[in-house]
Amino acid sequence: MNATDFPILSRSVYGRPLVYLDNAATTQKPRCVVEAMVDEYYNVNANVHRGVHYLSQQATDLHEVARETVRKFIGARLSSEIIFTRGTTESVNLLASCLSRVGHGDGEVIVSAMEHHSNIVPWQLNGFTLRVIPMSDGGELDIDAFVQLFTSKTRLVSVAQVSNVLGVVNPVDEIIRIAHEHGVPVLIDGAQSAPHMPVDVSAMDCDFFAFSGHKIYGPTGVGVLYGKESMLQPLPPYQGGGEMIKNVSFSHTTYNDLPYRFEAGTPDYVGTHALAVALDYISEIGMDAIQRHEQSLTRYAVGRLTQIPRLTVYGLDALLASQSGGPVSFNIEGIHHLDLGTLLDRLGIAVRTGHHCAEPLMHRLGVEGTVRASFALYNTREEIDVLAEGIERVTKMFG
Ligand code: C6P
Repeated sequence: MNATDFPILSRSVYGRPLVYLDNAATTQKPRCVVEAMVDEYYNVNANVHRGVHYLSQQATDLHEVARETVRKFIGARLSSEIIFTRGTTESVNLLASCLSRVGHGDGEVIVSAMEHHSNIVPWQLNGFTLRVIPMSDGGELDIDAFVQLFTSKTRLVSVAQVSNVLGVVNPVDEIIRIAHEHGVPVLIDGAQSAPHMPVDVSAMDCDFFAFSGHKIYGPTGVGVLYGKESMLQPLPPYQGGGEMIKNVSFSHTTYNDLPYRFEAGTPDYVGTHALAVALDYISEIGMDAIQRHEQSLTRYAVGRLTQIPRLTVYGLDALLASQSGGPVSFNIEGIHHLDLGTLLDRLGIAVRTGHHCAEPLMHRLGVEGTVRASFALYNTREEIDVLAEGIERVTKMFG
C-alpha cells in the first residue's frame, strides 16, 4: 500500500491534515478503483447481458469476472451463489422478502443485541418476530441464552460477524454450528468483517453472507448477498423486471436461473467491476496483513484512550479478546458525544457520533449515543495519537 493510492487522504480540513477515522461508515477509495470506473464509462460502457455488440459483450465480461472475483474473495463454491445488490441493507431486505414469501413470514428470526437496524427492520417489515441473543456488559454474546431461543417457529439466525459499534468479533462458527444442530440456516452480516479479516463462507458454513462494496474500498451502491445454492434455489424472485425472467406472457412468467433470478433490472455493472478492482487491490496487500495492522491499531487506540480520565470504551472485554481490529466506541463523562465529535472535526479528525444505526444496542448500553473511531488499512498510530491528543484537548476545554 502506498499512501498516494488514496488521494483524499492528503487533503486538509479546516486547515489541518485530515485524520479519517470513520471507516466503518465508508472507506476511502484507492486510485485504481476510481480509475476503473472512469475507464469503463469512457471506454466500455454498454448495458450487460443484452447486446450482441462488442461493447455489451465487453461490459458483460467485466461484470461476470467481477462475480467470480467476489466468489474467490469470500470462498464461495459457485459464482451463481453471488447475487449483486445495492449493499448489505438490500441483501438483508432481499432475503427477508423472499423468505417471507415462502410462508415463513409468521416465523421467528434470532438476532443479537448488537445488530445494525438493517438486520432488524427488514425482518419486522416482512412479518417476522425477533428473538434476541443477550449481551454481557463486556460485549460478549450469551451463547447459553442463544440456545434457549430456538422454537418450532425459528426460520433463521441472523447476526453480525463484527459489531459496527463495539468492534467485537462474534463467535459465528459456534453460532452457525448450534443453529445447524437445530436445522436453522444462518445469515452473517459481514458489512464490518469482510473489509477487515479473511472471510471464507465455505469454511464458516454460513448459509447466507452479506457485505457492502463501499465499506471495502469499492464504490457506493453495490453489495453482495451470498447464498448456498441449496438455500437460494427454493426462494422466489425478489423484484420483477428485466434480467430475472426466462419467458414472459400476460398470463404466465417463468423465472431465470441463479443468480439472475434475484437481479431484476440493469445492474450497477460499473460498480461491480470497480468492486472487483477493490477486492484485487486488498487481496494483493493480503487480508491477513490488513487484519494484523488493524488489530494493532485497535489495541493501540484502546491503550491510548483508556488512559484518558472519565473515558469509557464500550464492549472492551470482547474487543480485546477479538483477534481482529474493529471500531472503538466511547464516551467521556460530562461531554455530549455530539459535542466531542464536532470539536474533533474542527481539529481535522473525522469520527462518527450518535447511535450508529444500532438503537437497541444504545438502550442496552444505557446511552443515547457514542463517539466511534474506526480504522482501515491506511490508518497509522500517529493518527491515533492525534485523536487522543484531540480528545484530551476537548476534555480540558470542558474542565
Ligand atoms: N453501518 C456505520 O457507520 P449499508 O448501508 O447497506 O452499506 O450497510 C448497512 C450495515 C449493515 N450492517 C452493519 C454491521 C453495518 O455496519 C452497516 C452500515 C454504517 O456503522 C452506516 S450506518
